[in-house]
Amino acid sequence: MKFKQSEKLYNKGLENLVGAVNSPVRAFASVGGNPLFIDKAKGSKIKDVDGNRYIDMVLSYGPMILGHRHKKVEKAISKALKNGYSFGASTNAEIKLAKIVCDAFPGMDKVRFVNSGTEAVLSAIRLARAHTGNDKIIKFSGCYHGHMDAMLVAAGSGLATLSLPGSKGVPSLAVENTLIAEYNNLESVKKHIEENSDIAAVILEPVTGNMGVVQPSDAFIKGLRELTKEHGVLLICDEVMTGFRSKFGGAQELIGIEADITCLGKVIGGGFPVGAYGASNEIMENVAPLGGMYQAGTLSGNPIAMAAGISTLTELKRQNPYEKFEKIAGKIETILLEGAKKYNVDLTVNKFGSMINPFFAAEEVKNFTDAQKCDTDKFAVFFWEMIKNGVFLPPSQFESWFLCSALSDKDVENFEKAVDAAMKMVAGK
Ligand code: KE4
Repeated sequence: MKFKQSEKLYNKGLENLVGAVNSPVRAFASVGGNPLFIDKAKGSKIKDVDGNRYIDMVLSYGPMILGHRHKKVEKAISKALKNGYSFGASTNAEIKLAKIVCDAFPGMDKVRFVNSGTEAVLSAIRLARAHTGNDKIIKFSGCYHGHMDAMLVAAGSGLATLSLPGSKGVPSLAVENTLIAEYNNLESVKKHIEENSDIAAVILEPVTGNMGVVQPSDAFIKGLRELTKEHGVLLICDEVMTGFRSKFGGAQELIGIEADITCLGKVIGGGFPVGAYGASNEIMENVAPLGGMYQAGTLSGNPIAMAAGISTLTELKRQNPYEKFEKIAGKIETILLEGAKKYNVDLTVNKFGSMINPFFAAEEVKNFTDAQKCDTDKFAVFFWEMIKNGVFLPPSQFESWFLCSALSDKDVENFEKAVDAAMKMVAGK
């Protein structure tokens, strides 16, 4: 495989783009080497600027759940384009997507569309503070909720990969109301609630994707919901990544809880910039223009993005691919574990719906401390060998892989061959 054109664009990109990327994880910092530049994609495949073709398990970090350029999404976008791109006024498309989203989440009466997951989270946190009159927020180490100041205290995902605890430029005042607890450790939450009377909310990824995939234990998640209810603390489920990935709706339903506020993104925009936050009427009526909590956006509810979201979710509901996702994730888990065993590589695999990833560690990964014990050097060797064998993975041990409904049996066969070559390389054979 040659990467000459990617290298050329990388060096050209360094001139006017920071690190030649518009999001840090794309810089391949934790796997070494230069980032790939992508030319085009279709279905389950993606092609880089050197013409190398890959099975895509990044899928834009989640949005492309139907695979790339689904014909029904493409038709809907083309139709919307003929009516205009953006009006700064309401359209019927926003009402349509709002209904699809609210109908998929019990307890969600109203939703507000924004332009990214970060914007959804920052708005949800402001909303929780407005509704409760309290300021403190509890988050979990290893969970990533976008790059708002108050959430960059011990984030997973990019920051974990770059091993930057918090971030430069975030003033200490901005994080003084953020408390950190440990995922799957209810006591760590109880402690904060006992010591602080002014907590507005707890925010979590109901199943994490940003320290890799980690599921909550039943005792933890049910206990968390009871504890927060008991103390009048709102529960914010950040489903930006998990939304519509394991069922047509939220992971919260599958793990048996109902959030007070839900954040969404990624899949609901079908590849276009859409985020959202939603809750009951009682909570959402705090939001301007009905209430005193201000939040706004020039391109919120953009008609092209709404068309992409409506057609993506409509097709997703028609396909109902969740059983297929479970089967493929099961096959991928077996392929990874058998490949690791064959070459005597320490590996554990976590999966949930259409989210899955291996950890180069011998022990189970149940929280961020466990995840940090992974051998990221081995991951880097694995990553590049998978690239050379035609599989495009997120360039970080701390990222979930994603499945799309366009994945074929042939793709899974080719994935298996790639894993054998990659595990052999990791084992230094
Ligand atoms: P965006 O602002 O990137 O749309 O969403 C932020 C966000 C919020 N909440 C969760 C649970 C998320 O996973 C994300 C963003 N996810 C990362 C992947 N780990 C996006 C990829 C990137 O940062 O380039």
